[in-house]
Amino acid sequence: MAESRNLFRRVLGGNRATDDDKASPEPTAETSEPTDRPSWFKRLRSGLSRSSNALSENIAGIFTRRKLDADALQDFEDMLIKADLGIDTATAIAAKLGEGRFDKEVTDTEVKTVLAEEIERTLGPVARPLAVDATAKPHVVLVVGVNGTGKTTTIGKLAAKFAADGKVVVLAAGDTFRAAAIEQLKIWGERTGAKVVAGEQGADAAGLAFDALQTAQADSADVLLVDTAGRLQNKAELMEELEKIVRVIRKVEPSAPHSVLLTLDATTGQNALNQVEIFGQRAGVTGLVMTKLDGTARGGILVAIAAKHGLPVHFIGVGEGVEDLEPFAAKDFAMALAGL
Ligand SMILES: Nc1nc2c(ncn2[C@@H]2O[C@H](COP(=O)(O)OP(=O)(O)OP(=O)(O)O)[C@@H](O)[C@H]2O)c(=O)[nH]1
Ligand SMILES: [Mg+2]
Repeated sequence: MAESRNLFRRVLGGNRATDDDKASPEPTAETSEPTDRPSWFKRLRSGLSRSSNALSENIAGIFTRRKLDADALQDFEDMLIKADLGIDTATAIAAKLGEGRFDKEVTDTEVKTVLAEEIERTLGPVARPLAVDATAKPHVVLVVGVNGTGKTTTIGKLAAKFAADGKVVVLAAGDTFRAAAIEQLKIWGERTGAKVVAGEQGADAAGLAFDALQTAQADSADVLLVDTAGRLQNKAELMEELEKIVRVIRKVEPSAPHSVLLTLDATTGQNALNQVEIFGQRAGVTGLVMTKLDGTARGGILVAIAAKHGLPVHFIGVGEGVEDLEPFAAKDFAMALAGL
């Protein structure tokens, strides 16, 4: 337990694990990490390997033994669009690669370096940590998104991070739709020591959120994480229910919810753009969490979302484990995606 608490503390620092490794003090029983645990950057790179391998193969196919010309650049741009990076970004990256390199041979590493730099340039402004207002008591985080995108798991992972940071956390089982969802959150509560406010299956989700916020206030909790049922963004009545949850939370505390996180499943590709738009309009999304980057060759979608919407990306998930959620760092992501 001491080891895992220590890991979470490190993780909460928001730095890349490889940087931390360098700075870590003499290992002691308290601070030593299991040596077989891959650092976060290694996990990120292995998680993104399907995306980066696809890009690498294509880059090799386009540029090997060929001088850089308009056709090669067009192929490169088309390939980036297919990799979900978005048309504007793809055009900008191809233009950048072309600068000063016409009629010359380029190495794969050169192409990947330009790719990583341009991706980082796009992602830099959106890589912003989730700031918890310590005076809010509690800082209310509402987690919304399409079915199965990772809301409940993300709440569990976040609860673990906050608890490791010494924060008092309350979880609201606001997905009253499925009994299994309530159970799933209770398990995360047991794992992380967070109190879980849950009602009966079929109870009113907004009412549950109301009760949970009052409980969290009475407990002087630092953070309240509110789970919600999965919903498709094109189902009007379900989106209205989400608006009602927000309204009811505001009745208890006008400044809440302080954060509205939208979880996006990286494997869905382009539909994620529409999810950001609609959930943004209806639920006042303040930040994004992209999950399942480990299961897809479509990790480039995060670049398109950053370019189009500019919403903060707080965390990314590269696995189901509690340690597989990390603050989003633009440079690490860009390098891992470009395969550098
Ligand atoms: N590989 C991988 N799996 C993930 C990640 N995040 C979540 N999952 C898995 O995705 C599945 C769905 O996650 P949930 O957290 O239940 O998703 P949800 O949004 O709460 O789903 P609903 O409540 O049904 O809308 C679970 O099996 C999770 O373990 C991730 O980053 N990588
Ligand atoms: Mg859920």
